[in-house]
Amino acid sequence: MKLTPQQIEDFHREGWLFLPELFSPEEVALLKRESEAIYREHRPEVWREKTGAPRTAFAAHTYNEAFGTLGAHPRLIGPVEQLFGEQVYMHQYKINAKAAFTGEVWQWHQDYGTWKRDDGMPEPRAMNISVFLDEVMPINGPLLLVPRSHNAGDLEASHDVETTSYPLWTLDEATVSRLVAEGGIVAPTGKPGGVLMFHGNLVHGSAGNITPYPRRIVYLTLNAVSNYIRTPTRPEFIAHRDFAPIVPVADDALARLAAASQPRAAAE
Ligand SMILES: O=C(O)CCC(=O)C(=O)O
Repeated sequence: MKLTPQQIEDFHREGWLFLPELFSPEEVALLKRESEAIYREHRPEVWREKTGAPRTAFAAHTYNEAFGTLGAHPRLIGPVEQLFGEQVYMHQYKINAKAAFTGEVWQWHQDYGTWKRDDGMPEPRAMNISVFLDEVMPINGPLLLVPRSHNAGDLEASHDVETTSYPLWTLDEATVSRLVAEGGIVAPTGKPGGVLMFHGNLVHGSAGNITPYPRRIVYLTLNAVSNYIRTPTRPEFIAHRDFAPIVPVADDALARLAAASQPRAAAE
């Protein structure tokens, strides 16, 4: 899949782009079922909120066929390769739960802040491209983005290891206030299957979810192959060391998998 010249221009200006319903209800239904099974597992890749609710499941593309297929999907790999002008590999992969009632905050941060400091990534030539598994609404903890903040470069940050179960290099209130005064805040919302991509330096965060509606989003962090990480400190399942370029699957690969693995009741 290729972005249009207008979409590329919008991305460079605003630092983010939303592509509504890029994946079908059948493709998303398979991923939702698989995510529920993964969250029930007790394995080091599944991190939990302080309440015990799932927060995120790392590296699911390495141990789950459906998420592996999504991790090489041309609808996700194509646009990012187009923007970077070279092949990409998977730096990180996670399924964030933002569980109903208990999903916690993600503090204000830039992704590249963590990739640089913790993983030794040379340049902000990696980005998150994410797939909504649930409907993302204004009320269930959507991502909050500060448009155009990617132009601020790599900002000073401090390592927050206390607010949530996941350590993050976070921004202070004065910095966020200054950037919001310039760019405002947007909260892209949409139906399951929507895809959101954003620049590695775009300032973002999300509030807790106190609603009965879960808000699962899968994030592929795709890094330009030439920008491979030099000094990783985090475990392999968080910051991958396989720098081989992703070979995309066929566009209908996930749909075929979904058709072949209908739940019994639906198939009959
Ligand atoms: O899923 C969320 O709400 C935030 C995730 C995030 O900011 C990140 O992975 O960098």
